[in-house]
Amino acid sequence: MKKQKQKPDWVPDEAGEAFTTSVMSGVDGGHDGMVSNDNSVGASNGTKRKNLTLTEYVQGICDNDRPVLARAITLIESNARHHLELAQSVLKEILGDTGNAIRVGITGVPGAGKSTFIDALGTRLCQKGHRVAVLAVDPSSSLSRGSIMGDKTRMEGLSQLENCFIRPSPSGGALGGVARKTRETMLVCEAAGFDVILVETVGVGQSESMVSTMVDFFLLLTLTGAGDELQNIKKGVIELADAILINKADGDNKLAAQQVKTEFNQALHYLSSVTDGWETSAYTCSALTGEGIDEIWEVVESFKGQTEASGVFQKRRQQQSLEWLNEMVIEQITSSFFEDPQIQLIRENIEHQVSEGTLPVTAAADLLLQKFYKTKDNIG
Ligand SMILES: Nc1nc2c(ncn2[C@@H]2O[C@H](COP(=O)(O)OP(=O)(O)OP(=O)(O)O)[C@@H](O)[C@H]2O)c(=O)[nH]1
Ligand SMILES: [Mg+2]
Repeated sequence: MKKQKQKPDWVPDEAGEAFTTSVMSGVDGGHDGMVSNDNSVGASNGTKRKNLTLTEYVQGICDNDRPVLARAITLIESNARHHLELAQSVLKEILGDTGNAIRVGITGVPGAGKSTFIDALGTRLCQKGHRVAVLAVDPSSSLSRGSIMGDKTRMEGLSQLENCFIRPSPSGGALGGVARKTRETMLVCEAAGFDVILVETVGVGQSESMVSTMVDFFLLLTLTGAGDELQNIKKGVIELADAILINKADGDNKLAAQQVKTEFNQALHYLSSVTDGWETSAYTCSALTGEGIDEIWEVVESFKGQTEASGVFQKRRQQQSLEWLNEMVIEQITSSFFEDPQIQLIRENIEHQVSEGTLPVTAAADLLLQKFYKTKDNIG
């Protein structure tokens, strides 16, 4: 779909109601969708909004109309079946306009300075004319909204800028659901013209490895002054990183940060890089003073240039799409299996036999699957 005349961000949507989140500040509150029974995704104040048609969604996204963009993301985040279908139609329409951003994942332990770093980096990029979308993946956010609120306040500079859009983590559901929602949100942001996507993820559970499968460049933020840094980093995360950035290299910490950088570079020497033809290295920066921020972006740009020239960049994206496809198929088969009424009828009994040790696990799985296929055959 061709982009048409740009509509200013402050123009309310066609229903005429005030947008429920701070459009001017560029921070999208997210989860503004009180999901109603019809096709509309409602406002948080309980008032019913005018439904948007497929064309209105697509046009609004391509115009970078922020209220429509926010509503499209809320639609994507909805678990209701009819929202899912409409969201998929929207995605199908905009697909030709996606893929043009550089997607960067940023991980690190709580307090490493991820949000402060994104604020500093994003602000610089916006000043250079980039359009920056910040997404968050935080598996803990469904339990407590604390970190989301924290992120908002810690990205105060960035959130004031017109070229930026900040969206908190989708709440609730399994990590697989969060992954789908984040990936699709990323596509919507790209179609809206954002050319840099920064995904912040707190190093909890499987969230880091999940984010690493949806970005072009994966950045690990770490700290100094906390004892043995190398030992403190969760096993396996270093192997996912395209760069390691030792943050808070300021004041009394500066020297220690340089030393940690040397240690990391020595250790990295013995590890194979996650990206073909690219050597993962360690760098220092201070998100507070801004020192080292431009340099790390130069690293990202040089990574992009190098991997695009070698074809590794495109190959990674293709692989990511195929892995995503497989994940989706597995997820849908799994849920259709466990939600099948026939399976639910016999499952408890079979589980009982397995736990009592009277039926071997493989035979039990076979019984369940045979029942499932038979049900599907009857439906088909
Ligand atoms: N001295 C110094 N402090 C920093 C720097 N970057 C962040 N901080 C401080 O470290 C604290 C945590 O920063 P955040 O940016 O919220 O860290 P985070 O990694 O996003 O934390 P979570 O979102 O909770 O996982 C804040 O008090 C920041 O002001 C830095 O470069 N230097
Ligand atoms: Mg944060």
